[in-house]
Amino acid sequence: MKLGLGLYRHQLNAQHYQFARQCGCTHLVVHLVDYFRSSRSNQPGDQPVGDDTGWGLAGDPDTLWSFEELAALKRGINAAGLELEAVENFDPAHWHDVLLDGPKKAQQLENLKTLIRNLGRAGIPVMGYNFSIAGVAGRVKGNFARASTEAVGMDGPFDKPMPNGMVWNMVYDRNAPPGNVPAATHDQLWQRLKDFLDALIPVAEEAGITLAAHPDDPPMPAVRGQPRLVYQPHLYQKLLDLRPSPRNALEFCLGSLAEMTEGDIYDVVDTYSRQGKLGYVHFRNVRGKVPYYKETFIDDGDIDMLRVLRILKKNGYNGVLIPDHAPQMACDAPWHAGMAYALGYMRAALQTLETEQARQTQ
Ligand SMILES: [Mn+2]
Repeated sequence: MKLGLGLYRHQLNAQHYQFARQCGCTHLVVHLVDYFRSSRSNQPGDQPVGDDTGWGLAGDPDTLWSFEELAALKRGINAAGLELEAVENFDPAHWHDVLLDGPKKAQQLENLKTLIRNLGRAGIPVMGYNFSIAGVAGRVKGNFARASTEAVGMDGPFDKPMPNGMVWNMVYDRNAPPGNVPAATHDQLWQRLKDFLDALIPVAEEAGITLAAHPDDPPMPAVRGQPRLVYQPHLYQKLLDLRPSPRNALEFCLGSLAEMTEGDIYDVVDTYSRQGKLGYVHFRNVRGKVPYYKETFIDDGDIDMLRVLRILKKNGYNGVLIPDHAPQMACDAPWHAGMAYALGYMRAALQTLETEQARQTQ
């Protein structure tokens, strides 16, 4: 297994590449959507949390991530001694009507195909996505983690309707008419996913790109009155079976999976890693279940992380693990300290597994 770090768009620079290597990482997962450009509540030294106005403005609908831009990004990362494993999340500006089944859907599916081909040409093997209408919404911040450390969690359901012009917790149309986005049904949402997979999987197969689906964060049946897709562990299987392909895979988020009200996290890890369906792993720990869970330090939640790693190893998982989110530590660089702490723990755990195996094969 390989150690990786997820970087937000404003962190895609030499200093952060060096920081990743200092923490023992060999791989990066990058966000190209800027969640910090215009949100009134997202701060660049933290994970995006947002309030009911979301994460600010989506990107430029007419400018797709080009081959040149992706290739240059990869060159810079490789020059720093790292591999670029994945891009995480499409820009709502590029696929809002794919999620909402709106009038621009056909054109936007073509745009997503272009993006997948660009990734393939640039040699970036995985595209992580979160097929969600409301996106990451409904979480709150508080001093939830050990020693009163600021972390995020959920403090009950979030049902405030989602205004027109918003999807995936970002604003794609500032001039949308007043009113709220009509609620879809779960069946409609699954049909939209099927349309997306039917359009994109053949292109991904040709381009050599793995599409990796994140489960719902938070994993509630509905958020902001909109249905969710993968809010229980068995729904991941439904997603895989909807369009069977080696390129239809999972952005396997341990935190979100552990927050679900059904299933045993170790069985879930075993079930999906045994099928070889993990694109990459969000290695995060939590305490509790929706709608009242809290994110914790990596060593301090409900999940026995070493037990998870042993299951992944037994099933031959050879991909990348990234810390996902971490609590904000009390210092001048809370995000960096949180990541360095999680990565140090992960590196020690991976080295322990290697030592165990070396002993067994002696
Ligand atoms: Mn995650």
